[in-house]
Amino acid sequence: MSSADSSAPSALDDLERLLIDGKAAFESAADADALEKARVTFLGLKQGRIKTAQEVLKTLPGPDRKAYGQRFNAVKTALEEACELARLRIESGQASQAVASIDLTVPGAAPRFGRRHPLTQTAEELIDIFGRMGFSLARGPEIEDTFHNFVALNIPEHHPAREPLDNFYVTPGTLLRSQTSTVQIRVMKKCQPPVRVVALGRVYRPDAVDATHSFMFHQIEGLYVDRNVTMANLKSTLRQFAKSYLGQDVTVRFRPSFFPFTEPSVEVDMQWDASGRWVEMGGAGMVDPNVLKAVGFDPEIYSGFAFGLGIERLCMRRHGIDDIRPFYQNDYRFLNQF
Ligand code: FA5
Repeated sequence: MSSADSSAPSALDDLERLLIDGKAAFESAADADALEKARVTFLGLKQGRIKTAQEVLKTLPGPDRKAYGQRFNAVKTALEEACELARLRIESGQASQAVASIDLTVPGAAPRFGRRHPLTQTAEELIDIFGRMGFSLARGPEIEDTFHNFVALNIPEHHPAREPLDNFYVTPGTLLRSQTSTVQIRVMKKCQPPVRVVALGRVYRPDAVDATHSFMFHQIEGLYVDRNVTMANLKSTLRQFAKSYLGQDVTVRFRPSFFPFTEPSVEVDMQWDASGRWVEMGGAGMVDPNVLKAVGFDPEIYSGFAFGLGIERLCMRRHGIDDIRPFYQNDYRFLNQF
C-alpha cells in the first residue's frame, strides 16, 4: 500500500470530522461571544482548524491532492454558511428580545410641532377682524411699477419719496413696493364703488434697523370708497379695529399729518401700555380727489378713506414685544412662544 493510499482517507475523514464539529459549534452558539469563539476555532485564518486542514493539502501527493482540495473547499463553504446562519439567528434573537424589553409605561417623548410665524398668525387675525367689518381681501405684487407706487398715488416726478436712496429700485421703472397703498390703485382700477378691501403684505424701505424699524416689514392697507364716506367713518373703523385686536382698553390718537394721496391725512397712534407711551401704528386719511379722478371715480359723487398700518408694530403691542428684530432671527425660543 502506498503512503498516499493510507494518508488520503484519513485526511478526508478529518475533513468530515471538522465539518461535523464546526456545524455543531455554530448551531449551538447561544450568543455573539460563543459564535465568535466558534468562528475563531473553526474558521480563524491563523490558527483555526480550517487553516490546519488547508496545510494538510500541501503534504498530500499529487493524485490525492485534487480530491482533498475539492472536499476542502466544500467543507469551508459549508462552515462559512453555518457561521452566517448562526449570526443571523443570534441577531434576530437579540432584536426580538429588545422588542420584548420595551417598557410601555415609560412616558413618551412629546413630538415638536411646527407652528405658524407670529406675523402670519397676526395677519390671519387681522383679515378675520376686518372681514367681520365687511372688508374683503385684495392682493398686489411686491415688485411694483413706479406708476402704482408713486404716480397714481399723487407723488409727482421729483418728489423726495421717489429718491433712489429711499427705495429699492429693481430697474429704473420698477421697485420693491414701499407701501401697500399701491394695491388701492389696482383695486379701484378694476372695481366700481362701493369698494371695501384690505390688502396685506411685505413692503421694503432702506430704513436703518432699530427696535421699531426693519428694511422689510408688513403693512395692512384698508380702503373704503362709497357715497358719503367721512373722516368720522375712518376714525370709528380704526377705533373699532383697535379694540377688537388689542382689547377694549386701548386708546387711539389721530394726529394731523400729510400724505400725497389723502386729504386730510392723519397719523394713527396707539397707546403702548399703562405708562402712557404712544407708538405710531400707521397713516390714514380721506382719499385725495386727484386719486379718485385718476382711477375714474367721480369725486363729486364718491368719497373714501384709506389707512396703512404696520403689522409688526401691531403684533408687538399685542404681545408686549419691544423689539422688531426677533421676528426675523428665526430663534426657536422666541417663535415657540406664539
Ligand atoms: C405709509 O406707508 C402710508 N402708505 C400709510 C397710508 C395709507 C396713509 C393709506 C394714508 C392712506 P408710513 O410711512 O407712515 O405710511 O408707514 C405706515 C406704518 O408702517 C408706520 O406707522 C409703521 O407702523 C410702519 N412702518 C413704517 N416704516 C417701518 C419700518 N421701517 N419698519 C417697520 N414698520 C414700519
